[in-house]
Parts: sequence; C-alpha cells; structure tokens
Amino acid sequence: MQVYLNGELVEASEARVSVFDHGFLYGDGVFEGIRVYDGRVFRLDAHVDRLFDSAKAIELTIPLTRAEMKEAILATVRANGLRDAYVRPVVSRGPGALGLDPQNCARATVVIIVDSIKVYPEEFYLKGLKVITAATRRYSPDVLSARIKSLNYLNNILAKLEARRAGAAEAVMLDRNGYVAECTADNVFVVRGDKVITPPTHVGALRGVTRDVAMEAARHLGYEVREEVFTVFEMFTADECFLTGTAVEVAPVVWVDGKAVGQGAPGPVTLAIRQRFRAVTAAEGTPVWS
Ligand code: PXG
Repeated sequence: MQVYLNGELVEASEARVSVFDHGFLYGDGVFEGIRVYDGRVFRLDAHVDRLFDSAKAIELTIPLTRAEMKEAILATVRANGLRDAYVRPVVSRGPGALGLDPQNCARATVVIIVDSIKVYPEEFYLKGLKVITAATRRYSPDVLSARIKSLNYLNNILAKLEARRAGAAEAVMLDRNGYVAECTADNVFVVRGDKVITPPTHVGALRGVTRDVAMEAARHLGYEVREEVFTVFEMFTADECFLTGTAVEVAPVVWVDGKAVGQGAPGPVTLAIRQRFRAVTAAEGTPVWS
C-alpha cells in the first residue's frame, strides 16, 4: 500500500508522522472521507472544497492548491491500483514545539491514505438499523462548528461508545436544545408523506456530501425536500427514517430507542433514494485512469 506523505508516495510501513505533530498532540487538523466507485472518485470537488473550507475555518494553510490536492488524491488512488476504495486525506498543523499555539508549527503535514473499502452486508440495508439517542450532546456552533471536519472526534466517539454499549448501529446526537443534529458519522433524514426532511446544519451537523446527493435524489424523485429542525419524536412517528454518509451510503433506520419507525421495516422512499444514489455513484465521478 502506498501512502502520500508531504508530496511523496511512500510504502505504508514507512509512512510516519512526528510525535510533535500538533495533529497528534492537540487534534489540530482536518480530514476527509471519500469513495472511489469503479475507478471514479465520487464528488471529488465537493470533498476537496469541504477540506479547504475546514482548513480555512481553523486558519490552517494547506501547502497545495485545490487542483494539486485533487491530482495528489488521484495519483495516490492510481498508485494503489484499486477500482473501489476509501480515500482519507488528512491535513494536520504539522510538527512544532509543545504548546498549542499553531505558530510553533512551520508547515502542515499532508497525508492521503487509500484503503480497500469494507462494504456493509446487504442484510444491513434489507433489515434496517437500530439506533439510540445518545446522552452525549453534539456541540453547538458557538463552541465549535460541526461543519469543520476536524481531527477532534471525541464528541462523536463518546456517542459511538454509547451506541456500542446499547448494541445499536449508530447514536443520534441532539443539539443543546434537544433537536436532532446528526449521528456520529452520518446525517439523519425523516420521511413524512411526500416530504423528505433533514436538520439544517446550524443545529450542529456536518454538511454531508451524501446528504446533498440524497436531497438531490429526493427532489429528482418528486419529493419535497426541507431542512427543518425536529426531535426524536419525529423520528419514531415518521413514515420512514434513514441515514446518509460516505461509508453507509443511504441506510434505513427501523428502530429508535426501542420504538419501531413506521412499520419497523425499510420503506419505499428510502429504497428509492438509495437506488437513485447508487445510479448516481455509478454514473458520475472523476476518472482515476483516463
Ligand atoms: N456527520 C459526521 C459527523 C461525519 O463525520 C457525516 C456526517 C456524513 O458526511 P458525508 O460527507 O460522508 O456524507 C460524516 C462523515 C470514517 C468516516 O472513517 C467518517 C465519515 C465519512 C467517511 C468515513 O470514520 N464521516
């Protein structure tokens, strides 16, 4: 496996970052999670734009242009020869003296990891997922914007531990007012009649790339798409509920805190959006090999 590290492709076992890197010491950095479907990188521009926006928000200078970052991602996928893959670009503040001031760090560290993708079993989509509401609240925009995809995932990890403890696939995280924000690595949607609803990002949700694709798909299928706040009450009283994310794609939720959603089985709107999502991933993308 070849890893991109500061402008070079190196063998994975040789890809090392300093213990003085502020990404390691303070979680000071940003990342992305991108999929490659059949030799094409899905929504490369959207992911690279979000990476640069996240970096801008923390005043981190990425020592590459957007075009160079895209080329580095494509070159790293090519070097690994994978037609289906998961890509993880990481940009950290770089090595520097102890102390959290980023001024101690001369240059950002840029890493791009390409790995084989562990797709979820089909059963997962046929049966649907069970989720719980986490006691751990999502942080509010006045604390740290959830739109920054940063190397600080402890808030999400604490909620993920709650899900694991409860034997649930995911944990729904609420904002400080009790409105649904997102899951630990996915966005949340509910379906009510002909309306497909997801929380606005200001409740403390990442603007997921898959969320955007699901909203486009729902509109394409003739549903009314709304960004509205809602509580878990609206999840278990909805006709359908589903999650979106790069890893999970579009996955039905059938159970929330022990209560069945709708009929307790994946619904037709979720399945139609998932099908449309799959068609989009099969048709679009930046070719890795031209
Ligand atoms: N919310 C959060 C907090 C996320 O981390 C999403 C929503 C969905 O966004 P996308 O753009 O993927 O639709 C995410 C995405 C990983 C991994 O390795 C995490 C994500 C995506 C891919 C891999 O844990 N998080």
